[in-house]
Amino acid sequence: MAEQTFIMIKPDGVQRGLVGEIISRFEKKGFYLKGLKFLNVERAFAEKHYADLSAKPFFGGLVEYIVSGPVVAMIWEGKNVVLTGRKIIGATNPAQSEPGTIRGDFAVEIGRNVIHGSDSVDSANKEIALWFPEGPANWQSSQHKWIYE
Ligand code: RTP
Repeated sequence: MAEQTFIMIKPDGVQRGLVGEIISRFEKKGFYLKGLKFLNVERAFAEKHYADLSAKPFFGGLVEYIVSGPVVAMIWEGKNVVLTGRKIIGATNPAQSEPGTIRGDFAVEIGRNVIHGSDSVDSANKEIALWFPEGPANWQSSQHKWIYE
């Protein structure tokens, strides 16, 4: 039950006023907010976050995009939150994202796809350690037993 994922609302999601809508979708699903930061990231930090993609032709543009304005960095917790979070977000390329997903509802282009979500438990743990070295907040919702058996 303690699975956690790292979710980031990218600069376009912030500038377009989608922060509340996105947080609301994760809350209403039944996941718990365990970390929340609104920050501008340095270029070196963005390069570290996306280090696995450093050989891709779009890497430079991706880093420019992530440093172009503040982002919302979050830890979300709950059963299967990594995989389910990816489903809530939708396919990487919004042209393929289903309606009802965040990218399906709010994005058009792959290079402006509003949100990031960890793609595995392993990368979630690495990304949480990078963005939240101090660790998650410690709280338990009183609604817990109404969502989780
Ligand atoms: P994310 O990490 O942001 O959740 O995205 P993802 O796993 O679904 O996709 P990934 O392949 O890891 O790509 C990371 C981000 O790079 C941008 N991208 N641009 N212009 C392009 O062809 C292209 N391809 C990928 C997207 O912003 C993507 O989310």
